Amino acid sequence: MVEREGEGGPLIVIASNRGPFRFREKANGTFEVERGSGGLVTALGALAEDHEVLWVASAIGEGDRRWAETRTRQVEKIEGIYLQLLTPARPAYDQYYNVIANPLLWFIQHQLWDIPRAPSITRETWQAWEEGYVAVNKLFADAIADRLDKASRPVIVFPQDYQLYLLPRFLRERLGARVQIQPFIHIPWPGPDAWRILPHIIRDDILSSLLAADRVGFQTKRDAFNFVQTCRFYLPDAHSRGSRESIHIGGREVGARAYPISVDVDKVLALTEEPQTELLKSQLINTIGDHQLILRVDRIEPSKNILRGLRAYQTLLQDYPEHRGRVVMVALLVPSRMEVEQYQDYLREIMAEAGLINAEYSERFWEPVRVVVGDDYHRAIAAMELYDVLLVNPLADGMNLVAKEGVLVNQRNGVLILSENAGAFYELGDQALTVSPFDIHGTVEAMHHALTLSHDERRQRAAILHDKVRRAGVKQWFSAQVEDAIRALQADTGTRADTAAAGRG
Ligand code: ADQ
Repeated sequence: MVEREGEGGPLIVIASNRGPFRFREKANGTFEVERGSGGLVTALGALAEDHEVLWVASAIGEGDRRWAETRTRQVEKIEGIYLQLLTPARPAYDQYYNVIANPLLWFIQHQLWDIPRAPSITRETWQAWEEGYVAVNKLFADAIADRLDKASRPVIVFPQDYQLYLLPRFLRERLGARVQIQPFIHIPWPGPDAWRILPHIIRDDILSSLLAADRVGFQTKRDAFNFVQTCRFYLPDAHSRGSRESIHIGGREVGARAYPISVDVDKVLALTEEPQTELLKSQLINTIGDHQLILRVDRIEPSKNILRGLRAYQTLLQDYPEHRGRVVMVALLVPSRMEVEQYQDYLREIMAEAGLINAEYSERFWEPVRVVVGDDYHRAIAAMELYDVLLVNPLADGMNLVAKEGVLVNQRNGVLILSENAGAFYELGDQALTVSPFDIHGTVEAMHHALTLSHDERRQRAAILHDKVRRAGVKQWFSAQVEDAIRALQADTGTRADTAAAGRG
């Protein structure tokens, strides 16, 4: 890696809060390694096959911390990836993660506030900003810069997501212009108004740090454009000069590009063949019987809009009684951020809503809705193979990989109902039935339409969606970013060579 500098292409550094592996210490002091789940890890898992990668992440659980503490060298190669885990002090990590990143930034970017009540920026928030968010971002920057200080080969750093907004600035301060820095933001970037909630010092720190990067990656053009608008609006020195995808500041041009993320196509398809998936699939077939299946697969997360989805289903049963006894809704839900009170409340409300629907409409041999709580990716894929309707109705979502996984593996010409506020809308909206996530009536109509669509139309739509996702998987997503960074590196080297030649001449 850094030791083999000078060889091959550029060194690629990924920085993310959550790393690609989880560690569990066994009784004999060795470690069990488990490949993590979740959008980001799934998305980046494929990349080490083609590139030399150093991945710097936080140690999350106790096993991770023990693993990091017991390394004699800080970096170790696992499944082709050089991994370094950082161990921020627990209080700092807590402030960075549980006070600033989630909920504050997550809530602002998904616009989830109940404004008269929340958020309140208190002294504790400011303290969490300084001692948590700033400190942990600095820790990441120092760890990366220490490792790259002496590297002469080209380096591209890809900071991931809203936990690491300050990394570009700190890295630039330590490493100067010789590294390409290209953050990718997985969640929506709302327009200028949403950012009013942050005190200007915090907001300007975030924006100017991102503008220390060479280009910033977003899920959609809409997010990129919103970023350009936000920078222009709040930073007096930032100008777009009529462009929707770049900002000029301090004599530099910073790109704002859309790189829509996708799934690891081969891996997801291979998963459908695994015996475990086949077994779960046959169990699900028994449960569903000959009912039509409306499926949703989500983290238990207010932005996923699970409650309105249930209310729409209840209204469907009420307004279109012909579906009673003929349809079932299955909600596969993974617990997420359960230490946060609002998330616990959200789960309670979901269970209560589902209970009410079953209480009102159940018949002797028919239960209208089943909520299955737990993290089982094989089961999620098995269920996606079987849906007649996949409901993806988030209030806001960077992309939503479930929509892509669903249309890739489904075997029943299922119909996708898709929120116009999911990033996936821009790629899949044409062949989906699209809804406003707030519009329960519209969602009911979309469900009824999906359940009654002709076989031919279902087949046509499903085939086009399947092909779209099949052709643009996660490898393309990542290589597009790497190619842009390499092109910029080459242009830089060219400029430096020209300048040197001009100097000699
Ligand atoms: P998430 O908000 O986690 O990701 P999503 O893109 O849908 O949302 O990815 C979730 C992943 O977890 C999918 O692979 C899905 O199959 C899996 N999953 C969800 N529920 C599950 C269940 N009940 N059981 C098993 N597996 C389940 C964030 C952003 C998204 C963005 C991704 C990637 O919020 O907008 O698409 O990162 O950038």
